[in-house]
Amino acid sequence: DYGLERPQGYNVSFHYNPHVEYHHFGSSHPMKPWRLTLTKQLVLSYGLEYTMDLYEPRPANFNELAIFHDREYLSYLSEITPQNAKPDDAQYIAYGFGGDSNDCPVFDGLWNYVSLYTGASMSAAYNLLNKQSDIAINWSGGLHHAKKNLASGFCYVNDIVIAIQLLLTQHQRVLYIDIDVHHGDGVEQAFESTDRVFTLSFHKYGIDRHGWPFFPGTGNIDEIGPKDPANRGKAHSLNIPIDDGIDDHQYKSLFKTVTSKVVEKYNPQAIVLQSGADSLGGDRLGRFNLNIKAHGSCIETVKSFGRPLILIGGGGYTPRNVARTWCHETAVCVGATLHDDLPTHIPYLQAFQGEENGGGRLYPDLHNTKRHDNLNTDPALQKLVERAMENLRYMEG
Ligand code: ZL4
Ligand code: CA
Ligand code: ZN
Repeated sequence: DYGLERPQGYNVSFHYNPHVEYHHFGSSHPMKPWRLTLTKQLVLSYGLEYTMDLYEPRPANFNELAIFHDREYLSYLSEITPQNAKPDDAQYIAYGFGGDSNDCPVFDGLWNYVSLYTGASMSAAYNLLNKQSDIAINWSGGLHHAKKNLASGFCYVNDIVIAIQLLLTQHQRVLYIDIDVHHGDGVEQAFESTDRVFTLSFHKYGIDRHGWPFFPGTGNIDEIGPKDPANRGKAHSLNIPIDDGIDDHQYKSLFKTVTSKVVEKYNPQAIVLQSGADSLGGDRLGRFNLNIKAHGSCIETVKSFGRPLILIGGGGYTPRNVARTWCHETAVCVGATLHDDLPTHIPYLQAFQGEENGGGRLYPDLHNTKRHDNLNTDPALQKLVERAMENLRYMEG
């Protein structure tokens, strides 16, 4: 008995193939698939596996990845290895592996890695389509920057686009929501010419003091999709650009106000939520100042809309806090309340111990790791909400 209380009766499924953990982008690369090991260990230590259906999905195959990606790109991706890679090769550069960017390295097992996380997102989508679950979770997915023939920002295959494509076989309108600190540009671009998918991303937007834009440099408030009125995708994207250091109260209110309005106006038949954990305070790449429960409140808000939901991972570069957040959000989905004291019988407990690592607690105060002053004033956020509401008026029906 773990003392889990579950007042709400949602059917939740958890889609995870453990082989994904064993891939390495390179020793100092910020993307660390072993954060998924930590996440799974926390989920198990709280006994959450007894509250959900667990699936170990097969990897996606070439034809499934070709639902979105170009076959030539996929052939290249399936064949490239650290041994045969030629960094001067025109294709290598054209497909996003080259330049001075080490964002998308070629590592051992790359094809296996992309097939595993995409297989899990597909499995989640099929579970919603079969009505096996109300909420389907894949923490290994959420690679929102990948384009149909381009690797970008740690993302090689866009599992989100493929999962949404599957949902579109049965659902007329799918809403995509993205709370990763980066703009969900790949998903937005993939569906820019259709009104059957509405994309909504909250992200850091702006130029730093050296003149560099925060990656990927897109997603300002005026970017609402194609300008051509004949294009069905017109006004079916909404971007919420945010400055450094936004706090819990501001983010929760911004998220709830904007998202509720989008759901009311668009009335989606299914929702896909990318829950990148790099929007937390103290993230290695992020700039926001959110605590775990504030991040999780976004999942609660979306759950309350009562639509079939896929919940996927994404960024998150301080692994112990990624694991805490996604464990908490798994609990939110099943309707469980977790103790702040971490169970003592867990592997890797030391990753969470010591005052600088969160003191053995599930909900340490991440404001203590504050590195970014809050540059968001309440009046500026109020203005942003007004602009967002204005953008929504351009959407028909
Ligand atoms: C690293 O230390 O802003 C990659 C990337 C590799 C190892 C050693 C190589 C050192 C930070 C980032 C050179 C690294 C040069 N290593 C990286 C414009 C950039 C060109 C590449 O959460 N350099 C590019 C991508 C972003 C840029 C963010 C977020 C994904 C997601 C969904 C993707 N790219 C500048 C950076 C390091 C590295 C250290 C890095 N890359 C930080 N931000 C970026 O939205 C999963
Ligand atoms: Ca985002
Ligand atoms: Zn990110």
